[in-house]
Amino acid sequence: MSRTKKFLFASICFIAASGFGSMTAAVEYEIVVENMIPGGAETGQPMTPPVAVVHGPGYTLFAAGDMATPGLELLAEEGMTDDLVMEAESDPDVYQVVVGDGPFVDAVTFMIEGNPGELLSLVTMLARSNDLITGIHDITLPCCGDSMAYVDVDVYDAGTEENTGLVAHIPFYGNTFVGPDEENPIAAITYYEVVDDPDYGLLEYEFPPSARITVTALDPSPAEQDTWGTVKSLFQ
Ligand SMILES: [Ca+2]
Ligand SMILES: [Ca+2]
Repeated sequence: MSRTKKFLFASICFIAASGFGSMTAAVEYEIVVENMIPGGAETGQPMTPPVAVVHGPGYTLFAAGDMATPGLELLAEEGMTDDLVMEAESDPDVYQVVVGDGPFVDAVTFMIEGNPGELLSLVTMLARSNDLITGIHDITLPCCGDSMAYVDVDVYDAGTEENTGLVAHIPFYGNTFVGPDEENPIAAITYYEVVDDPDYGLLEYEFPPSARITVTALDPSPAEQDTWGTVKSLFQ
């Protein structure tokens, strides 16, 4: 077989695999995470780089009532993503993990790939806190062209560090890997306070507002539509 023919053969196999394999991605999704907590960088809650996971029903990123995994604990207390990403990537029911930019006080946009019907979970830390997170979990990816917005998503206490509200325990102020542990299940929270901000003293937060997360399935590119038109015509 000549070199050219081998390459052509490989290309055809790849198209077939990406079209019909259940684990391969067919649709691009735009994810927008908007930080709706007032105050900006001055008195608000910067959000750390969000971790987005495309998965099946056997995987859970977080859920109220569960204990946080070690990877989620590190994200919730320090905003660090590496361990959570490794945990997710080692799970057989996880198809893709993407980390967005951050920290941000306005909004961040990034792309993921998945298939309609697969599940999406996303988590980010509120950086001016002991162990607060926000995000969505186990939402079903929409079909091509559809968009879904999740408004005022819940804020959760990850249950791994006591809510002292002390600057000395909060990574936003440069104080990492400090703060008394707690061992509680993840629970929705509606109020948090920083008690000794050097400029403002007491900073109070009521949730909502929290974050708005929009998931949009992009239409396939014209090239992909052509491919599908060709494939469909084979079966007519
Ligand atoms: Ca806590
Ligand atoms: Ca801490």
